[in-house]
Amino acid sequence: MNILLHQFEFSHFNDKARWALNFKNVEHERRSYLPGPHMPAIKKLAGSSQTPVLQIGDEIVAGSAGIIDRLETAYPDPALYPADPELRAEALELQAEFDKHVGPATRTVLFNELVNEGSYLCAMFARKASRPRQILYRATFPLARGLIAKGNGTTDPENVQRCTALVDSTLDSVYQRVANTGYMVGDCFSVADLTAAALLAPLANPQHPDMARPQPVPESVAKLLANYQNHPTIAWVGEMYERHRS
Ligand SMILES: N[C@@H](CCC(=O)N[C@@H](CS)C(=O)NCC(=O)O)C(=O)O
Repeated sequence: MNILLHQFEFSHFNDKARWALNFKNVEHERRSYLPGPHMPAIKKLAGSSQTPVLQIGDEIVAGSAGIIDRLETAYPDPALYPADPELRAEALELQAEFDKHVGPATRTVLFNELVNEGSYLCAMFARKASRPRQILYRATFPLARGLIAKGNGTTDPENVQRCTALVDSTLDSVYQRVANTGYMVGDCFSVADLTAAALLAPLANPQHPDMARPQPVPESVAKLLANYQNHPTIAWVGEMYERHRS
């Protein structure tokens, strides 16, 4: 069966899907799209323009949670869902909460700086594109900048403030949650840890080839990341990547 992940480079929701595929040793290919120009192709494929989208033969599965659920059914071992029904429900609830609120908030906080760093932003997402596509992407960025800012919630300063506060409180609550066992739910790695670590990863810069940022990082972004660097949850994110992200 041919399995193809339609993805953006780096993107944290996409890394949820990549992580699940790698964790379960699922052989697959990846097709990277440039944010913006991706729209017609992904819409045609999945009905909405959001990535990630997993194609399994003719079957289309859209969204990171749906992809993980599909993989859990097809490849139950190693499991990402806790065996205990109560813990499983808790892990899935945490995933839903992070997908709905924390993932978008992390993105807003980071994009609030990235939209002012066109060359860096384009280099991140187009790193695997051909040279002519990279040049074209960078050249058209000023036209797309407004849409990118709006799409990532950075045009409304109050929203940026709300997202910053949510990220801060999430970092504290994750730290409290993992204090006993090192994991979000129960005492082993689950979809809850994968989700929390992947969706906070843009603030942690884990050293995995799929997520390690191009260097050097612009000063404005480095300054933002420095605010988070010493939070113990950021160290926990790095640890989850090191221990469980193959
Ligand atoms: N809830 C979705 C969120 C996916 C999402 O926000 N994807 C972003 C990239 S991080 C995207 O594709 N944005 C472009 C668009 O919506 O057209 C999931 O879990 O997969």
